[in-house]
Amino acid sequence: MGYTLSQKIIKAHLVSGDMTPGSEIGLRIDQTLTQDATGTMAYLQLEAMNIPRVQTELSVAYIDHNTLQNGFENADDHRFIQSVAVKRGIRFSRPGNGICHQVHLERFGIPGKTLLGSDSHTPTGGGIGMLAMGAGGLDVAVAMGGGTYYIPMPETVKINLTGKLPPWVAAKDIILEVLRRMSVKGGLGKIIEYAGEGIKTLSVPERATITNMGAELGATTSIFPSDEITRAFLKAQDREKDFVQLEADPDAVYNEELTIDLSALTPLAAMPHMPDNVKTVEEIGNINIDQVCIGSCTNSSLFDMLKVAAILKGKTVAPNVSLSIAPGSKQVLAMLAENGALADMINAGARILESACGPCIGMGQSPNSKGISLRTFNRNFEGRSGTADAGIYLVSPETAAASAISGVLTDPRTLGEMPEIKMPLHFEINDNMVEMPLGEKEAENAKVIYGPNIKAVPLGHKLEATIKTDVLLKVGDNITTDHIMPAGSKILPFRSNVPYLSQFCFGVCDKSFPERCKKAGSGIIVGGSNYGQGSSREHAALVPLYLGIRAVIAVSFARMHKANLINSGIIPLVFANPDDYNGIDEGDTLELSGIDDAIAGADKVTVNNITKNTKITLNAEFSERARKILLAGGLLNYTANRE
Ligand code: MIC
Ligand code: SF4
Repeated sequence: MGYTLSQKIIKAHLVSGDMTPGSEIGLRIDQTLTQDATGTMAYLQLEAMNIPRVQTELSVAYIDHNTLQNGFENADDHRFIQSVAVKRGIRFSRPGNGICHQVHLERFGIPGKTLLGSDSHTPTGGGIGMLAMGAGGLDVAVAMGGGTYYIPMPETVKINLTGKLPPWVAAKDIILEVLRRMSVKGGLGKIIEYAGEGIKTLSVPERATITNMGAELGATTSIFPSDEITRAFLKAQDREKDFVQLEADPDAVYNEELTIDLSALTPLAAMPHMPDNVKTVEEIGNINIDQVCIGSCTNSSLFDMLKVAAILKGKTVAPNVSLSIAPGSKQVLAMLAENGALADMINAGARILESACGPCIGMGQSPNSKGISLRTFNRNFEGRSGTADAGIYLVSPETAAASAISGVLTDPRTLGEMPEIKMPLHFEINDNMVEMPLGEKEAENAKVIYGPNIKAVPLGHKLEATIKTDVLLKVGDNITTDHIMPAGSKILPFRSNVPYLSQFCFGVCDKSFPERCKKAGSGIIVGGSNYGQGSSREHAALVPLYLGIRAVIAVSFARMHKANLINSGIIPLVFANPDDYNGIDEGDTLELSGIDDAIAGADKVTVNNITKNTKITLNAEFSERARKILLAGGLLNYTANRE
């Protein structure tokens, strides 16, 4: 029996475990990336673990999220990250150089390598055949130190693409169709592999749009084969030497298969407030809009930007619309400037933003009250834009640009003939905004610069025999990390200050939660299915830890968040019978007696609901390693105890 593409890369990087779906495997990590919003914590942890030099083939620290400098905090954090990077052997991508995933794809990604990034959209690298995964900052810090990265061995799903996209239908519409079919939890525990004749019609930036937004399926990662199209892209980036041809064996066996006929697709949109709430643009109709934002790691390539410029050329943005455009990298922005496309955008009335995440993470451009915003981004979770009652629709660059001109949601197929976009055979290469690390000798004397906003990383404690505490919050299905620990321009500057962040925890669901935690001193959260979906941010675990949360009991967990909970020492437990979710209410007192013994070796735990006088069985299925980490009160304690 042959191997799938991801299985081949896993096999080549396997440090421990066997490749049976669901069982824990340990992987060697070749490359890492961090961004600034998760990077401060990752580097604080790297420093706490006393790692003098990184051990990976390549590690890059990007600055792309916290780029509004409204006070000293973000600038201080950037200097902190820069000082750690140059000292510890990490390349530093300076602010202005672009969004981590876009730049990494252009300049650093290599087919067949493993990439671990402290950002959930790291799977963008799957567009050139990398096994690229998102993880919490601590896991990335461990990987930088040469440590193994552990995941449950995923199942493999093959998505067969047939046919060719019709004019005006884009790669974004393909991934929206996958989301429509599979849902935001459909990818849990799976790797999505794209195959079929249709992939030959998709360029690398289009493939990267699809693997990027595979994060919204909850998938471990997504991947395309590395073929002649990959070679041409790498060659145009002066990196043909990095090319290796990679594909699945012809007799590879997949756990699931799905076919999408590209020629049957039409422009799609994900409606508020979930990326899988997908309808055709035609079905939604010409609704009024207030804002259009083009960019983000999903749709900010040169290819996307040239399409947008061609649509805007000679037109004016509708008076009721504010259009912002953030090209994904310095390379993209410089090339747009040189070929005149940037002038077409500016003349049409676009507000050009720096090459960064920007509005995608609420760093500016929050819509008006009850505003309708069309965005080429990947997430439309409630409140993420910074305006609580705004409605965000996720669309392709074509749909976004067409709508910006008309002032209403517009099917781009109504624009007539599609302009032909010619991609350059050679990109403009200038890595002057990537600072190289210091040599080992010079690095010894280099100082790490800490700003006053940087506070200690909270630590868990050794697990006790009994946890008796109240349910301080009960939430429903598909709770995102944006619910647990919101982002946005007002909160993100405090990513290295957990005590300050804690006052915003679960602010979207229940503003009184942090106060209740403080009063109670400890507590438990009860959640529905897919708890913790979305971002890799470990703050969604560290902040609840700081607030005294000891365990989360849910119907199911998203992969990265579950790992972050374990790393921080919060116990993620699963209802053995999902209906028991209805048997616990907020305010109930729960007792987990003998929890230490159960975590040490049992697969089930019984919780006594003292308020209701009932008993409920919970699954405590963890790897041996995870059990030890939970007993020690988190990964940092576990690592320190082992030394
Ligand atoms: C996001 O898109 O939510 C982020 C901001 O990039 C996060 C990382 C973070 O919270 O800093 C992600 O996707 O992992
Ligand atoms: Fe940045 Fe948005 Fe991409 Fe997250 S999803 S990395 S915030 S552009």
